[in-house]
Amino acid sequence: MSFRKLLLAGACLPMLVFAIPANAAPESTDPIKIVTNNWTSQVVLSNIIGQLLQQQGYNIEYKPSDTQLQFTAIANNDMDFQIEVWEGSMAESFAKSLASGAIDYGAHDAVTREDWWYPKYVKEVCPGLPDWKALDACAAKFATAETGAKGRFVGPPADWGKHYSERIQALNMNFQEVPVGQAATLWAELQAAYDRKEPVVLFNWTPNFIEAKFDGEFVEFPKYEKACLTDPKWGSNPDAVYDCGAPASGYLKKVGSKELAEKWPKAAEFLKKANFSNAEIAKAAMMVDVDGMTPEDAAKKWIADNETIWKAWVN
Ligand code: TMO
Repeated sequence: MSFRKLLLAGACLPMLVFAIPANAAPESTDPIKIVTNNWTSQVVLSNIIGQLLQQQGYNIEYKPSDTQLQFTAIANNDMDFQIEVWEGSMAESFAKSLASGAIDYGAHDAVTREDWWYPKYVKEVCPGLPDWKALDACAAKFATAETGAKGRFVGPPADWGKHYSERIQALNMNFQEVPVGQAATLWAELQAAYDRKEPVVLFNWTPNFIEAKFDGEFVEFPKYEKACLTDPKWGSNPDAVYDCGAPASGYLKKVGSKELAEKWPKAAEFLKKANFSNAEIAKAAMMVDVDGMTPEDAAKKWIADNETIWKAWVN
């Protein structure tokens, strides 16, 4: 072997040592418990990360959990991570969990918003939208048998932690929240109103599949500041918190247990790097809610289509 070749071989040696095959033995064969929640993109992303971890040799389990209670479970090391922590609905529970042992595994590129939303044609019946005062002036148009003289706001399932009844009270609005039990009911209410061009205002968020299917926009409430959630004196109502909208450019983060980092450090590094954009999250929801795929198959398809993205997360 020439000296030059020897040098080359020597230079390549570190790469050989550090190139870990995809099916290398995991640090621990105990299952990593991935928390699943009750909206579509979260379930698809959980499956993407779960399948990618399996490819790396890890055992995984999916654990459905309440959106607020999951934070206690993760802080207690009973569950290992949740892939979509939305600022608008989870900031308070997330902050509490970090204070009691959970770990912030970093933010996605995605910028999020969760708030009251209406299809565009509603603007014709309520001039002045998207301002919330214009919506409130128009409340009678949203009245139903259930809400009497008040307008109906089709609200999210209780565990999404939105405090909308409190907001309605704090802003002294002529609305009543009627919460749904599950996301599918939100879309059914929207579709039913949309087909008849009837006024409807409901909870929605972005990124979501809805924006690709329906033209609409968010109601603009008093601009969010942290103090709105904690300081009654903040905002138009001096005696109440929640007299503001949700963040219009919220974060999307990942939360995990301390045990994840201790027991499966390479998986923890992988989770820190995992990162989805608005377009990818909307697409994840669309594959299931529009195209009718299962979350498992949607995850498989995403992995097959986006090798360049996820390869960068795997070391
Ligand atoms: C937590 N969510 C995205 C359903 O608003």
